[in-house]
Amino acid sequence: MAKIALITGATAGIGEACAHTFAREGYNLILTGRRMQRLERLAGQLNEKYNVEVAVSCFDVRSKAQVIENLQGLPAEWKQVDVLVNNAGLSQGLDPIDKGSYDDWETMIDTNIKGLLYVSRVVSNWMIDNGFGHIINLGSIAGKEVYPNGNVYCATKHAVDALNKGMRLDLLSHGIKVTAVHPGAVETEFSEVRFKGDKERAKKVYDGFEPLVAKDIAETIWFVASRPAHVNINDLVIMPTAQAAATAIYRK
Ligand code: NDP
Ligand code: 8X3
Repeated sequence: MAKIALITGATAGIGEACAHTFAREGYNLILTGRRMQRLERLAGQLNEKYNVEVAVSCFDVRSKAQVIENLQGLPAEWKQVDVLVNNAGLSQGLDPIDKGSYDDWETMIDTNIKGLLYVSRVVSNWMIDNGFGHIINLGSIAGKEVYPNGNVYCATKHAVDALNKGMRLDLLSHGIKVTAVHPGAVETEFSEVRFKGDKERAKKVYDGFEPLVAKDIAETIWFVASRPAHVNINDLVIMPTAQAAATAIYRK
């Protein structure tokens, strides 16, 4: 029987790239996100190209009720999840703490921390019942260091770092693997979302150097997921060659 990967935030960027990589490797997929059309289009493409089965589930990870209803509503055979990629996440704004938007703060905290927790709560129980599973959390270098005006986004990714360690401890006796992958600058829709559709400002983030692309992270996640059963990678930081820290980017 084919293995199953559940990827949150599969409508764009790293999540979408992970969907392609895991489908190429023969996994059946559960893909989630808020944009149903994108989910359906991607599911069709992957099914046609790789002949894998794809279930789509459209919900907002910020809503505990939506997460529980949609995930628990999946047929029993789809709950045999081998790999959960906790990828859905975002940044909103880049403002100093005295000027930050309350709404932006709540959106980041609700998505990156609470959303990840809601999904993990449901899926970790399936994994415990199944007796196998691997949870891969998308952290960030923003979870390893703090940069000016990154305040709340960095705090949410520090929380992911802590939750990753906590999950690893709590799920140890169940044989469930837990890994965090922490990327530096990856050119996706991330900066456009952070700057609320300002494409020009978003593009400047990647000016003068070669950033990572979503596929670089997807291939890394696949490497992590495909280690032998007795091997777990706890924590992995990956940056462009031109980046040494969040604010140390060598631009030509
Ligand atoms: P994108 O903006 O390209 O993709 C983000 C994905 O998250 C989309 O599929 C989006 O789907 C989903 N998402 C966002 N909010 C919600 C929500 N409330 N409910 C459900 N899904 C949601 O960004 P990336 O691919 O770059 O980001 C993926 C992850 O990687 C994030 O956790 C991000 O913090 C992390 N990361 C990104 C880095 C980068 O430089 N790009 C670096 C380090 C970490 P939809 O809008 O359809 O709901
Ligand atoms: C995304 C990378 O440096 O914009 O998590 O925080 S950064």
